[in-house]
Amino acid sequence: MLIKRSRGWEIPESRATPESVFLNRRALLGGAAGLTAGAMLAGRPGFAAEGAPYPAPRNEAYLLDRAVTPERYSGDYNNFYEFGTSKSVMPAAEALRTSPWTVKVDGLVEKPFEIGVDDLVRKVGLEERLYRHRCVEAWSMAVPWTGFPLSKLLALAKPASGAKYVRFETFLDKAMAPGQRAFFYPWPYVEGLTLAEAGHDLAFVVTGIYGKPLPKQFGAPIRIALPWKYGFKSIKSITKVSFVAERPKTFWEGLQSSEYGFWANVNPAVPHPRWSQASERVLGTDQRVPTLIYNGYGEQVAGLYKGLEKERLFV
Ligand SMILES: Nc1nc2c(c(=O)[nH]1)N[C@H]1C(S)=C(S)[C@@H](COP(=O)(O)O)O[C@H]1N2
Ligand SMILES: [Mo]
Repeated sequence: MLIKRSRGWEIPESRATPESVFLNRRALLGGAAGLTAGAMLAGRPGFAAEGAPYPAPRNEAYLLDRAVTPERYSGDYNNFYEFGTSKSVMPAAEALRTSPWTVKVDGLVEKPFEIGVDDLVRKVGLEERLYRHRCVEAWSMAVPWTGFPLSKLLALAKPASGAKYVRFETFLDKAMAPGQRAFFYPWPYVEGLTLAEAGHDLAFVVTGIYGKPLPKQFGAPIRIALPWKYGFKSIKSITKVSFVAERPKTFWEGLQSSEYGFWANVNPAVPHPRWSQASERVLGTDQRVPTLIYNGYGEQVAGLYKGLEKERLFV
């Protein structure tokens, strides 16, 4: 369990399960004769990729302390500045062409390569995880992502010893994405992680949500989910993954480094310069709930930051 269920606003796990995925999981368990879904996953790498990739089996190691946010809320309140700054960016994001789509892996690696998203999915397989997402703007959601651990991509890339950071880049196409015509933004969108963060089990590459391929406004066809960090670290529509020696300069640092730093770990005790981070509005509800350190994932990730106490870890 990620978070002990001890607060009034927390709810039983059965309610945190959307019906379609819940039924799918029961079918899975029924066929497994006593095996847990996790054990089935472990014993059958690539399981989801052998048949239809969606919905993928859920990895039961990642559970929630709250209800899954219905898609009608999470899919209609997005940040995707390539298509405008409105939260209702969904219709504009329909202009995103997601096929064909390849991802370049380059920099300090054994051998640079480029791979189609479908090939990548077939190679590594898919699983579903329930993750929380906390935007720096103090709204949050909880969703079933489909994807694979970023560590699997690291294993394919075989970083060289000089690689210290992973740099992610979104597509650049002003004709397709009107937001990229706004010249004061440092396009393309760039994000970065240390190699240790990227190799952490929670760092997840996402190709689907709610048991199906990613709708465009969520950052199709391939994005990242980093549930212990503010949402802007979870870069969408990735075309390039580079292994580098220096800390990459990110999109939001380029825009306003005093407000949006490299680390951006969630911490209710460190306010944004313009607002409190103590609590969050849960999309689709009228609730505000307390924000937790590392968004509730501290037990897993705090160790990543030992010895880095002098850094601005929570901005
Ligand atoms: N390329 C790109 N990635 C991005 C963004 C963006 O504007 N462009 N917005 C970020 C922010 S601020 C958040 S909160 C999440 C939002 O993800 P969602 O729309 O799927 O909820 O995506 C992040 N990744
Ligand atoms: Mo965000």
